Amino acid sequence: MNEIFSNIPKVTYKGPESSDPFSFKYYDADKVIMGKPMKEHLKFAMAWWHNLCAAGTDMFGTNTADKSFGVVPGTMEHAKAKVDAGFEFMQKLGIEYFCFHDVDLVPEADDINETNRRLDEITDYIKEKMDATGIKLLWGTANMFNNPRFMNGAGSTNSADVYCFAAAQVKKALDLTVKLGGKGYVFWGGREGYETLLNTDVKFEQENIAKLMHMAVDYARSIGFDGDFYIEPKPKEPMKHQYDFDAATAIGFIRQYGLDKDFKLNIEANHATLAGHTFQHDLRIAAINGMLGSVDANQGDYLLGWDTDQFPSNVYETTLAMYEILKAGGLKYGGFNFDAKNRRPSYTFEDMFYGFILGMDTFALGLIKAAEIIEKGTIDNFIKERYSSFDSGIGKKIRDGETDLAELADYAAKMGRPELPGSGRQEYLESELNRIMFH
Ligand code: XUL
Ligand code: CO
Repeated sequence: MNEIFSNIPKVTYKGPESSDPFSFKYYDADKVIMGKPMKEHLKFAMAWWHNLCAAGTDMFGTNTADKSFGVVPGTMEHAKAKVDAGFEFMQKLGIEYFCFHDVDLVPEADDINETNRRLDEITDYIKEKMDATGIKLLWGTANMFNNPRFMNGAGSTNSADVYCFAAAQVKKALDLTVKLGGKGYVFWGGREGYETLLNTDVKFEQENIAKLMHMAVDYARSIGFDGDFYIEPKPKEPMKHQYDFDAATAIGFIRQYGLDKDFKLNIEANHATLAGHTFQHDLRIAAINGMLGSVDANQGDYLLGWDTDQFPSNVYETTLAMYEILKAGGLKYGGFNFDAKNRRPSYTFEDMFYGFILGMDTFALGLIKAAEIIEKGTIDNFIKERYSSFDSGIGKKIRDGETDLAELADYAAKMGRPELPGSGRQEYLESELNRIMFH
């Protein structure tokens, strides 16, 4: 087989002093951080859709990149060329995982039986490559947002026939995820939301989404899937309002419909910021609810109101993200899926590699800095001390649930007036963070 990225060497760690653009400056796969090699902390994954399918088309213009890989697009030969390109790409970067939607893998046929046959054929080929290289599947999913049939949603559609079609896609995507040994299955509700309440029964739609998820869990467990399901929250785009608005909303949904034994969250940085939160915020909310499953690693543009899916470059953000993830004990079956694409004018093969080198280095630096924050302990100790009035006396009784409103009122009456609660010291803590970032 011919090399596709023939002008690009294997990318290795050369350190920050190196000016070799095809080297990692910070991602040193075997370097041990807090007892584990970087590559175990950072299970990076390639998103099939952005890296091998998307070629720069936007609302105002067509492709700028050539991702034909020398074959006519829309054919099974092209589907195979994408497999070849994807595995060569991952091997050159030392990426050990990938993620896919059903329709990223093969051109969709008019009839689902033919689409499924194509999916069987391509996954046989992918499996051979996986066996030969040791590359693994992080998670699979079904694309239930592109095709016109899903204009009113998939689980939330008004059409029972479309609902059945969505169910068929989920069933097949689960079969493929199990066939390829994946430990994750994602539901991103791209069209699960509404444009106007004038035509929408929200309760009916949410119940139907939950029913689809329950059927997916039952089926998946029956075919031996022992991994985690993930909801990937996003507040809007393509719909005006999406039901999985943010981590807190998705957790409420998961609990409301009894899905909490099987579901966790896949937190995407750019989705969190679109919801008006920081990436760190949604990671924290997921983590404290025991639902931090996996991460879609990207970043948005704060000046724009849509999902730009950029490769992460902001080390403050990845540091605070890795701080949350380390404190949560890591991701069990999850990893860091680069749901990210090159900017439209970055259209060459070299740019595909630069995007991943940037993203991997940015997360590696974040990991190094987050470990320093934890090892130094300034921030954690400050937080612990900040709540220390609950360590003893009346505070401890509150924490232990050994008091009542009347006793607290008596306590307050005897006190007359509390002292101010102590400075939050935000500016000091931000200086401490800078000291760690730039020493
Ligand atoms: C869209 C998005 C999706 C999901 C998988 O914003 O993030 O690509 O990650 O369907
Ligand atoms: Co995503």
